[in-house]
Amino acid sequence: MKEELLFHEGKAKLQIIKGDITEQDTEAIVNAANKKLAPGGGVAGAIHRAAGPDLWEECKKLGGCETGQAKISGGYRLKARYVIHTVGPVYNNTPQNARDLESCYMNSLHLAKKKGIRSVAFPAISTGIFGYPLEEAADISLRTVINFIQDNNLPEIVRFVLFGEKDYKVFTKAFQKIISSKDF
Ligand code: AR6
Repeated sequence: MKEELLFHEGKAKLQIIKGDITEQDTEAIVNAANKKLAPGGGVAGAIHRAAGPDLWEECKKLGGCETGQAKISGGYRLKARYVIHTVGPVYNNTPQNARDLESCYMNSLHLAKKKGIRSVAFPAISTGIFGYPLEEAADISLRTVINFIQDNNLPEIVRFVLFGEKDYKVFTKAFQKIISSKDF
């Protein structure tokens, strides 16, 4: 059975699942990109492989992306119609890291809303090659999304897709802690 955790806020839903971001059927998926929006490793490599070479052709024309910002492209061979590319901070244990990570989620969600996108799936941005500690990243990422869906009508579904059992557990635990403390 698919593991999944749900949170409802009005019409909006936050889902946490274990899975592969490239297989999501949400209208948009988010790429943990680099500043050139080039294929690279990790999530970015997997998304570019699944979408096919046309994605990189479009990305070349988007003019890159700064840390914390977001750009949008088509999804090509993916199930998702759009890819939102956001560049997470390279972790160096400074307060700016948290602000940048929050901006990634905020700017991606604002872009989705502007495009009228109803559902979007996120990986755990910055927690792979960029080295952000998972517990800290989970807390920031979840709080940012919870706050956004309380104040906005779109997207209606925000899904976190965690790649492994350990990451899924860290996210669900962080989520339960935030909800039970009612501090969001
Ligand atoms: N589906 C869901 N999550 C995944 C998948 C997948 N298919 N593959 C990996 N993860 P990373 P970053 C998880 O390194 O830290 C790239 O080269 C992974 O376990 O992809 O933001 C870019 O070009 C981890 O928890 O992104 C950049 O240069 C999380 O996704 C740089 O890496 C993010 O891992 C970005 O680094």
